[in-house]
Amino acid sequence: MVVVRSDVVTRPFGMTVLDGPEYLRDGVEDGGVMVDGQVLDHAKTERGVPETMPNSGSSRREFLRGLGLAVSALAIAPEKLAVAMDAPGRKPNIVIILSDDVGYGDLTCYGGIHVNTPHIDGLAKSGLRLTNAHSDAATCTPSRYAMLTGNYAWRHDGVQILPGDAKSLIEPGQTTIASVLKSAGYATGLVGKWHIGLGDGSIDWNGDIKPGPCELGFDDAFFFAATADRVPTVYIHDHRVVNLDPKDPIRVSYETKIGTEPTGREDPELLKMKLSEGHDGTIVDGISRIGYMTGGKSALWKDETIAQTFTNKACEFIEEHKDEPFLLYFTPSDIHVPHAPADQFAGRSQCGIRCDTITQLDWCVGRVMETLQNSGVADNTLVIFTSDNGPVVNDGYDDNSVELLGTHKPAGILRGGKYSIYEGGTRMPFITHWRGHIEPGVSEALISQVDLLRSLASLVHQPVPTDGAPDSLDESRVLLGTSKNGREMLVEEADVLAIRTIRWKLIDRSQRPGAHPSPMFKPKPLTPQQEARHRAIEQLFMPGEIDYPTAPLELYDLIDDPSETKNVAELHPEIVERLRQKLAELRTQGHS
Ligand code: NG6
Ligand code: CA
Repeated sequence: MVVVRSDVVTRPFGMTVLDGPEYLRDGVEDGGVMVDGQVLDHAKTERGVPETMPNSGSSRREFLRGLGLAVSALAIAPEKLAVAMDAPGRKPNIVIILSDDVGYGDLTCYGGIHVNTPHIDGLAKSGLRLTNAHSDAATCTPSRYAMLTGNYAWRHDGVQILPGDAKSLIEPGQTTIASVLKSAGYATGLVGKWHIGLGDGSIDWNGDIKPGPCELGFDDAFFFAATADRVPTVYIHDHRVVNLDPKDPIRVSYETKIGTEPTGREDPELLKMKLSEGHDGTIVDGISRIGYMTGGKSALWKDETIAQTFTNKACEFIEEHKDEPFLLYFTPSDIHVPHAPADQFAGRSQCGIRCDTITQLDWCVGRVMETLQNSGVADNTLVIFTSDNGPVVNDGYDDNSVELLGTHKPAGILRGGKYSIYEGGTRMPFITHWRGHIEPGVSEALISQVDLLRSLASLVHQPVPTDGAPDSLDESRVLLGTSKNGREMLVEEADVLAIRTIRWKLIDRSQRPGAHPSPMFKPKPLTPQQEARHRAIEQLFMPGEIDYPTAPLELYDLIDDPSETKNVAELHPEIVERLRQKLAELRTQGHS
């Protein structure tokens, strides 16, 4: 049985039933639900839930787990929270763990049944698990740009998946989470994947690489430029490639082959991981990448040790800065392709190598938490765990992940995944943890990752420059669990735009990302390749009955139909019109 207080839980999905993970239950295993002191059985709950969700094939239990509606009464008084935060010298440390391509259903605490994520589940168990938190976009670059700057990426031209040699999308001087916290006296560190561009248009990989994270508010940055499947496959510390031998300079091209190194296209017999799409450039360590590079042999990373290398750096940063307030923006490469886990994780999970990398990611989170504890700062650190975009299983390499996926559902009951405008693309796992300050529980408040900037600024009482973070709202109370009311609406992008409220989601295929507010703008249709990608992911996660859109406008009722199976635009023309206008208005006014 689960105890639910209706005064604590809001009902975006129309019901307050919960049957979440073990730790959220009250220990009575009768399958009933208690709402406001009354025991109901499932059939009698407010709307009821079908035994099997449409298209998903998941059981009611999985469905409920996926929704993750659970709550416990607030035990920490808000006054206590305010006192702790205002106490002199007690600014909280902030650790943002931004994972890569982890889906809403990829963690046990979000209902994943064939994955093993004890450390992340532990964060959720003693922290706040948000069930309606969104990234700005269904791909990495725009999502990360938006989170770091508090600025919707779709407002700007060219904020789309970047090659590894692309120029910095964020201008030096532009407000970022790091610049705001630095102004508040924080030591600021980046460890992990960057992928928001570097330099001013032409990078000399053998000299100082800037502007980059250090020009955008980070005191210390240990990172790679783009993704693990893109060249250059080297680490950068602040402005310099790590371990580079000047006698073996690096050159990079995304246009033509350079150097004599083998490529996936010409020398497939040298591959230890076959490619399935793209990824036919330079082979590094048996894996061919997107783009070409030559030189830099002593600096090349080993894919199997990326997780450990980044985690060691993250832990070192914590240890070095434990005596001052710090921001650690830790962006592991897992679970992005290529899936190349360390030996200790390879073959250990129940759903293939992609799931092995989930276990590896979980281990990284565990190490960070352990280091916070051992450094004596665990009780004064707000940890936020989330992901940059929805899940994908085959993202260009043939690594058997699709075949071994079994019944694991990377996006839970949500439709779509990475690249998709449906909920699977942008609804993210999102956990906040701050022992003694955040009451364990679950929140259904609607928030966007774009809100982190103002929320964190507010938490540390640091003003945001007037021209900064135009789309970020202060949702600090939601992050701390002292409010359950988040945003009224937010916008998301995946080649097209969607606007959603707590109940409704309008996908407007005539709205494409970019700075083109002109009414003369004529969007190009998606390419057949883009369409094919979207459908392949949707089909894998929800085989069968998907109704593919032909209409330019789709409206979904997320309370009645969380899996977005029925386009109800024709039934609610007034809601379509209201949301269309709101989206156009948000676009023209240039801020939220
Ligand atoms: C795509 C790549 C994919 C991945 C993605 C970026 C191909 C066929 N696909 O273009 O493998 O790298 O870009 O992922 O090349 S993201 O998470 O960084 O957005
Ligand atoms: Ca990603």
